[in-house]
Amino acid sequence: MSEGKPTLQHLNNSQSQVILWLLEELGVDYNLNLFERETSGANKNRAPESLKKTHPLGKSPQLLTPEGRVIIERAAIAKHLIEKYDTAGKFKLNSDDRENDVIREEELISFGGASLAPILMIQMVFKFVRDGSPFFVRPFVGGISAMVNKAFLSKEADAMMKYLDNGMEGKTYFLNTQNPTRVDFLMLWYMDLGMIAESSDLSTYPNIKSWYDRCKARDAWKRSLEKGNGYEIDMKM
Ligand SMILES: N[C@@H](CCC(=O)N[C@@H](CS)C(=O)NCC(=O)O)C(=O)O
Repeated sequence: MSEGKPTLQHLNNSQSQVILWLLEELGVDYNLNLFERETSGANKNRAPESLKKTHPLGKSPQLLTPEGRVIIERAAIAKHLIEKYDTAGKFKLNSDDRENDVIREEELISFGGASLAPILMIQMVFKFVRDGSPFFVRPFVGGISAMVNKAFLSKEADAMMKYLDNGMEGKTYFLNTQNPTRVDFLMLWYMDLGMIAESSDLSTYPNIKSWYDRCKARDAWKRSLEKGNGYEIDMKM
């Protein structure tokens, strides 16, 4: 029964994992519906059709609220969950510098989704096209992908990662809080996307690397892995 509880429509090996992490951090009672990526055919690696029953885009995460609303997009889901269920304010912004924090929060969330993610997505597509192409054209495809990476993508990704790394100097979490806030939940996915895309080596960015390890060492993250249905970041197409 889903009555009174939010329900997460969760897909294996997907960014929905960070929402599962947030639900575990909040300690809220929730239902978890597990969906598996297709393993063969024309839709290999895509979400199953059944995810379209609750939202036309058929992507994950989707949060079904007890009131009957379907929320998509990690940023919106995280906002809703924290506003509704974080009654103690554990994952909210610092109250002493709220004005600055609100702007910085918005800036980082937009930066992740609108600046960093597109570069990482292109790198990921290049990697999958290279690895998935027949062996006789692979060196050619690999050559083009290496060229674009060298000329543009790697420099962009590196500049953005350095920017994030500098901003994390001396901080435990992005907004200088004791616990992760929405920015941390959302940003963690981009770091894993970077790994899937083989974008860069995180240890080149020591502050980000420490933050990343800190997030993944949290009990709630570990519980989210136990409850989910797999989270591989060395994905192959
Ligand atoms: N911008 C959305 C992205 C959702 C999304 O693209 N989810 C992927 C998983 S990483 C998905 O469901 N992919 C399966 C498919 O497109 O078939 C968010 O932040 O929630």
